[in-house]
Amino acid sequence: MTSIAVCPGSFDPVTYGHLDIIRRGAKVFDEVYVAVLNNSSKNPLFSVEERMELIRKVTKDLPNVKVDTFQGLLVEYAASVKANAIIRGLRAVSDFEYEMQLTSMNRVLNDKIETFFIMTNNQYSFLSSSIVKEVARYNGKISELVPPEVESALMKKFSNK
Ligand code: COD
Repeated sequence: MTSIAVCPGSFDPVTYGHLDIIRRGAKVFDEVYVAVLNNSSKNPLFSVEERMELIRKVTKDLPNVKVDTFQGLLVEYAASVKANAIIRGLRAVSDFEYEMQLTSMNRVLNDKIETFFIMTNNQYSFLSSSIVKEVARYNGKISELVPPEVESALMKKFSNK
């Protein structure tokens, strides 16, 4: 049986923390769908298309990774691409409560899809898209936090260059 996993998120924008989880997931599962949530109620910095394009660029060396978008319930999207797993990253204890709630709810909705957690690399344990945006907004150094393509996209957004 082909193992297909969905790695869902906002990815606004993708960071080295996300990329680490995607890479490690792609070693374990046959196919990984990186799925960008299209949520009209949020106010993202990057459009869904921009976020997908950045993820495509930074995962181009991973042939079993596909980039996609979804709306509505994650488990419904996962079922639509025949995924049997969801991959989530865990950074700190503070992530745990939310992840447990999300996983439990998803299991109530569809108990055929398992959630797998990948523990963050220590190096990225503090890293989030919000922190990166905050630092970039004030022209701080982000080259160790995001790939070069994302760094230039952030620079453009904040017109630092
Ligand atoms: N190290 C390791 N992992 C990381 C790091 C890091 N530094 N940074 C982020 N991650 C992981 C996150 O833990 C997460 O697993 C993934 O990367 C994506 O992160 P984000 O922040 O971009 O995405 P989230 O957490 O905002 O995504 C939330 C979802 C889109 C998955 C969720 O809102 C959802 O499923 N929405 C659809 C509606 C639904 O079905 N809800 C659930 C039932 S109510």
